[in-house]
Amino acid sequence: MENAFASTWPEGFAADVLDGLSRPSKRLSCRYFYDAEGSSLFDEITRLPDYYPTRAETAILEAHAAEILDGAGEETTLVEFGSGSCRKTEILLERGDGLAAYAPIDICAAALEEARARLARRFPDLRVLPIVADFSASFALPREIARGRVVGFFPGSTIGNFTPAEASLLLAAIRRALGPGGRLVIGVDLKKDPARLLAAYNDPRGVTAAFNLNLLARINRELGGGFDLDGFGHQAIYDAAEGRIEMRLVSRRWQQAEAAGRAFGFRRGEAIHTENSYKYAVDEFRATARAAGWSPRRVWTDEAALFSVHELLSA
Ligand code: AVJ
Repeated sequence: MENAFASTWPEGFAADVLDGLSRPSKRLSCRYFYDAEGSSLFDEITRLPDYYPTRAETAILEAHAAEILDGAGEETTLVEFGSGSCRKTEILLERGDGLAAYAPIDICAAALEEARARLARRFPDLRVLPIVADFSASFALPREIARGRVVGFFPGSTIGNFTPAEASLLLAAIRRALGPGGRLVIGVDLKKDPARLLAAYNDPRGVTAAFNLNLLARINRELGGGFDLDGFGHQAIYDAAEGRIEMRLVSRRWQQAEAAGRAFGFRRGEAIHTENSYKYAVDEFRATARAAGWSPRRVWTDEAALFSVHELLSA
């Protein structure tokens, strides 16, 4: 299943590309990374030796699944925000016997259907209630789910794509959607040695570069774009003051390229900003969650303190 940002809204994509490339500081949204090609490149990233987040989070979930779900009984629905490949959810579902239902939220109906079919085979007793929605917009849970107990699951450090202010707004919206007594289990990448961070976003095999460049390839495929992919290079830097990895595509020379019916010029060395990936110390994330009205409870980390899984409660 694809990232929750996944979408193929053609009008939205074209409008966002035109807007982003018309700015003095050019930018493209990371939500457009995840078409079929981009999702498969991201899958490849999660298996790279230097890309630690997926392995670290999986290890945390495997070590603590029972604890993480304790108290989640037969009235509980597990609601997932942006379900990735669903592999992490399966770790929880394996230990979460007695859950009333699993409700994955995704913007892509086809991905949801695929997940539903796969989970139906693996967990025949589990009710799966897919919800087609953009959880970064406003949304409400179906009545029958909201009535019972709800545990939200938001893995993968997707929250890191939002600025802390946006993250706080999104966490508040999730809190309202889960309702009183709601609980959220959320995966957040930790601050660490910048060299380690940089290695995770600059792999020697160039998979991350291909993932980044796929944005331009996608514009070529879907919006009749004329980007020469060899004319742009992948860049990932760590901005310690902001606490974020920034990815960019940097023009190797002066060039012009067409996108969505308009021509854009690029100076040599000019960058298109494509992604922020914020990193949080445990206490920083707890403060962000508090600002959104949550009460932070337990936190789990892996042995090397690379990644964190937080439990948040809604009073
Ligand atoms: C899916 C947003 C968590 O920020 O690490 C991986 C995406 N970008 N390599 C991340 C990503 C470059 C990833 N998230």
